[in-house]
Amino acid sequence: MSEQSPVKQQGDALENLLHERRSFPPSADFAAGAVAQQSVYDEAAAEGPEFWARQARSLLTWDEDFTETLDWSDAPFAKWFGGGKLNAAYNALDRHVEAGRGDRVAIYFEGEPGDTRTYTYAQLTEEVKKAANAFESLGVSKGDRVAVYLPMIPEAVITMLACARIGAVHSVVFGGFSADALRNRIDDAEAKLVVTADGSYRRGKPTALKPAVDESLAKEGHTVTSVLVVRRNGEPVEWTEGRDIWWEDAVGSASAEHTAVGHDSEHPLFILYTSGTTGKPKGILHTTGGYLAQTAFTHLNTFDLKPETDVYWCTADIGWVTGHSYVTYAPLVNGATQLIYEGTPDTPHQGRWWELVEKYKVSILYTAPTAIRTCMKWGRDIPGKFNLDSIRVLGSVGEPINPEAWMWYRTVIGANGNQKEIPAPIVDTWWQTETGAHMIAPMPGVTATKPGSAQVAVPGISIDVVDEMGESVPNGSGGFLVIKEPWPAMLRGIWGDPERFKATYWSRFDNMYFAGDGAKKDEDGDIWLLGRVDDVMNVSGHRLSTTEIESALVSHPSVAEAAVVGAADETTGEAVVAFVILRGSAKDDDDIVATLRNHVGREIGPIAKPRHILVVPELPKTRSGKIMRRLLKDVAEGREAGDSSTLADNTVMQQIAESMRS
Ligand code: 6R9
Repeated sequence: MSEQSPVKQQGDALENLLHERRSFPPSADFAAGAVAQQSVYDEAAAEGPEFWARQARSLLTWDEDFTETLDWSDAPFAKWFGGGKLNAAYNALDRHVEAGRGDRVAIYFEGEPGDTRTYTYAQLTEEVKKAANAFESLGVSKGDRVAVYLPMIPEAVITMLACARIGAVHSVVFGGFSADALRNRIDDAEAKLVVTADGSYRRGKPTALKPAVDESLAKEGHTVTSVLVVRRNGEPVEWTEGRDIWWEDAVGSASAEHTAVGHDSEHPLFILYTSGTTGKPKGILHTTGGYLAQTAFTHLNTFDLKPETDVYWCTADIGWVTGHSYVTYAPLVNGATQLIYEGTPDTPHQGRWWELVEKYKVSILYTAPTAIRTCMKWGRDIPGKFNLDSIRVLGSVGEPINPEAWMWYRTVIGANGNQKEIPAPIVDTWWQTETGAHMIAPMPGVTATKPGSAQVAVPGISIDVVDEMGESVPNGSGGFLVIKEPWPAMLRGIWGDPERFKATYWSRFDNMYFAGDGAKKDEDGDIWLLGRVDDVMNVSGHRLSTTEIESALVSHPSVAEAAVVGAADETTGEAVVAFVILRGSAKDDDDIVATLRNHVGREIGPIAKPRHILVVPELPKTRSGKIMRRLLKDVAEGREAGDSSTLADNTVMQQIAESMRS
C-alpha cells in the first residue's frame, strides 16, 4: 500500500485522464453577438453579492423591491433578497402578456403519438389562472403542499405554475417512481392534493399512472383530500368518489380571472426529492427570489438565449431538477419559446428527436450524455437524414460527458453532419438538485471549450477543488469539488430535517458546501468533473475514478457504452468490474474482452485494467439517464440486485442476468 494521501493518489491516477488537449474558441461572429461577454465575469468579480442583486432586479419583476441582498448570519441557512415580494407565475407569464408579447409561442407540445398543441404566452397565462382557481376551490392555499405525478405534458408545467401562483409548494414525483415511493414523498411533505393523469404514451403504448396513485393512497393515514386527474390516454381508471376529480371538469369550468399576489422572496417554491447515500430520499427545498434570479440568469447567458428568435428544447423530464429549472421556470421567465416532447427518442423510429429539431427549427438543444451516447450507438446516419441547420447552441447535463461523445455531439449534431463550417458551441453544465441552477459552465461567446470539461464557474459563483484538509489544490491536481460562497439558487435545507442538511453538505469542510463530486483542475485551472466521490474506487491503495475507466473504454471503437463499478475484493480492497455495450460488428469478436482490458491498460495504466468485463445488452438507468451503478455492483459482487423501482426500464436487470447466464 502506498503512503500517499488518497487525494494525492487520485490526482496521480487522474493525471492520465483524457489526454485531452483540444480546445475550440468561439467564432468571431458568435462572440460578437453573444449575450455573455468577458465583462460579465469582470462585473461579478468586482461586485460580489451585489452582482446578483442587479441580476435579480433586471431579470425579474418585483411587487416590492428587496431591502437586503444576502443574509448569511444563520449560515448555512441563506436568505436572499429579503424584504422583496414577487410572484413566480406572474414573472413567467402575465408580465409577458402585459408587455405585448402575449402572442409569442411559449410551448410547442408534441405527444409521442404525434398529437400537437401550441400555447402562446396569453393562452398559457389563462390556463394557469384557471388551474390556480381550481386548486383554490379544492381547498389548497398558500403554503400547502401539492404532489405532482404527471407525464411530460403541458399540464405538468401548468400545475407547477398554478401552485407557484397561489404560493402552494409543489413536490413533483417522477412518473417512473413506484406507488411506494410516491406515498413516501406524499407523507414526508404532507401533501393535500395530488395532480396526476390516467397515464401517458411510451414506446407506442399507453402506460398507466393513476393506478399507482390509487395504490399509494390505499392505506389510510395520509393527508391527501383530492386527486385531480388529467385525461391523457383515455385508458379506463378506477374512481374514488369524493376524492377524484377530472382536470377538465375542475379546471375547465374555473374562471380565467386570477390576480397574482407577491410572495416573500424566501417563500418556499418547491420540494424535490433526491436520493442520498442513505435509504431515505432528501426533500430538497427551494425558495422563490434567489432561485428565479439564478435560473433565469444562467438560462440566458449559458445558452446565449435570444428569446425573440430561438426555439429552445430541453429534453429533461419535469420529474428531475433540470425539468424544473430549465423547462418550467427559466425559459418562461425569460420569455422563450420552447418545445416539450412527451415520449421516447426511438418512437416510432430512432430519428424522432432529429425530426423534431427539423420540424420546430430547434436552435438550442439541452440534453444528457447518456442520450448522446445512445444516439452514437444507433449511428450518425440517423440524424444525417434530417436538417439540423437551425441548431446554434448545444448543452449537456447530468454526468461527465466523455470527449468522444462531446466530439460526436459537435460534429454530427452541432455541425449538421459536418456540413457547417462553424459547429455550434457545446456548454457542459455542472450543477445539482441542491444548487438549483448551473454552477460550472462555459459561456459560449467567451470560453474556448474543451471536450469533456465543464471548465469555469458561472459568473458570481465561487467554486474550488480542495484536498482532504480543505486546502485549494494547485492546477494539475485532483480533489473534492466545493462551493465557497452562498449562491442565490442554493437549497434552503432538507424538508423537515435541518440537521441532515448541515451534516450532509456542511460538515465535511469548514464554511464550504461539499458537493460530493470529485474534480480536477487542469494546467489552465479549468475544472473536469470526475463523478461522485462515492464512485471513486480504491484498488490496492490506488484511487481510480469510474469515469476515467469508462471514458477509456468508450474511446475504443468497439464500445458504445460502459459502466464501471468497484466490487469488494479480499486482496485488493476493490476490483474494477466493467459492463459494456458493444457496437454492431464487435459482437462477433471472441477476443474483445482481452482487447478491451489491454486498451484500458494502455490508456490509464495496468492498475486500471478491469478484473472482469461483462458484455451486456443494456445498462440500468434512471429516467433522468443516470446509470444505477449500485445495481451493477450487486451483480458484480454476486448478489441479487437490490431495489430497481426507479429504473426507466424495469426489464434491464433481467436482460443483464440473462446475458450473464448465456
Ligand atoms: C442537474 C443534475 C447531480 C449530480 C452531480 C454530478 C452529476 C450533473 C454534470 C455532472 C459531470 C456535469 N452531474 N451535471 N457531472 N458533469 N455536467 O443532474 O442534478 O440529478 O441532482 O445530479 O449529477 O455528480 O453531483 P442531479
